[in-house]
Amino acid sequence: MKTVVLQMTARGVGAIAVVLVAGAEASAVVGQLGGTAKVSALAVGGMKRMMLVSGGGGETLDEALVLRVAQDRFELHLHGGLAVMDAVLRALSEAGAMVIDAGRAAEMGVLGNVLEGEIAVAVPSAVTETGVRLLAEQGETGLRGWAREWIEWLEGEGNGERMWQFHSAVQWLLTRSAALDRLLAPVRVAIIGAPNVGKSTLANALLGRPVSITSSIAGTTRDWVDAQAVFAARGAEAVTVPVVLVDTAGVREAPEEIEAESILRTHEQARAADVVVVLLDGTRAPTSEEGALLTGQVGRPVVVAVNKADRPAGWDYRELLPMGVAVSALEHRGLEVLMEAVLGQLDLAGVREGEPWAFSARQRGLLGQAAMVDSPARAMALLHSLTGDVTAS
Ligand SMILES: Nc1nc2c(ncn2[C@@H]2O[C@H](COP(=O)(O)OP(=O)(O)OP(=O)(O)O)[C@@H](O)[C@H]2O)c(=O)[nH]1
Ligand SMILES: [Mg+2]
Repeated sequence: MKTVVLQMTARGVGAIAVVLVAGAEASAVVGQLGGTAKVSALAVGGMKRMMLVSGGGGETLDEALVLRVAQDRFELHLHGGLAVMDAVLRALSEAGAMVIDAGRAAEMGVLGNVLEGEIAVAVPSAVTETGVRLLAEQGETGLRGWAREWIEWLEGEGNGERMWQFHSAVQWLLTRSAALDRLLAPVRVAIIGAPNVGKSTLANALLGRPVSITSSIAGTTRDWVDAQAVFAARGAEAVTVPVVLVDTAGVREAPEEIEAESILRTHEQARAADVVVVLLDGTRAPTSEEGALLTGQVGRPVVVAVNKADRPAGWDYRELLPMGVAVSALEHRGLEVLMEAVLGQLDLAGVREGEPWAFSARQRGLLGQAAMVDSPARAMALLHSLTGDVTAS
């Protein structure tokens, strides 16, 4: 295999940027930048600070940490500037290596075993700690552990007669994986409710920064606004999930023309959301339009929150709406419980350590097949392919 170069960190400015150089000639290629003698003397697992210079011109590129991950694999930890990265990639390519992208690298098995490769490719798109941690676990426990256990089970005598057990475990894994995918791509959460209930105040409180204008005048928000947030649940293990939070215009009946347009757009946002927070005002009883929002009109998973809990209650919501979450957007009360309720709707209130997650299309394709095969031998072959430990025949 030709020696390849892969940029491991996202393109952009940062404290460091990491480049992987892998292939039979990796040592020679890196040697052209860092000095042949120094690089070849580096033991596996060893790391050394080196001044990298371009092979041809002897132009100084960067002072970098060079880590020998394996006999034929090096990581260059560079200063994270765009110009530095470009210059180093150019020098490596002049030294005879081929620059490839992450998808190609996983396919070529450059990142090690195919599963490890997929983990390396997926990790940069995980926006929160929970996503990163769980992905990292897939190569040991997680998906690999799950596959190992089922391979053992499939080898067991008589289990060919009980393949339904295996099939339902696969189905469960596929369903759970779809929920866990939310750790990678942000979830859309829309806050809807009548004018003046405190939607914008709540959005700002959840974001931890003002994004929407709030006022005591009903109809302040005329169009939806969205912003990135992180929702956290503090179960046995803290879960953090990336969220796009959408603040919307208040919904009421018989509005004037402009408002009617705003309300239409609010309903569009509600339909596009993964979870809708229906916000009520605890200081006054819900109107019939608000009642409609509570009774399934939204058509999306709903969490009901009752705001202004810092004020005397104007109706008996704790009794009438036992599933409602009491919050005070103004005083930042009840926000954790609300976030947990939202994550609960997404099946993400808790994430077990090392739980299996099929996070790539390839993995899910193999599991889809495994869910239908009747032969234990065939099922085992698919599981071996899944982990990349042995390829399916
Ligand atoms: N006491 C109290 N007042 C609140 C709370 N949350 C919001 N308010 C007040 O309620 C009023 C309306 O708040 P907004 O956040 O603008 O309400 P909204 O739902 O976005 O309103 P529209 O955009 O007009 O639909 C403001 O005067 C807020 O200060 C709360 O938790 N407690
Ligand atoms: Mg508003």
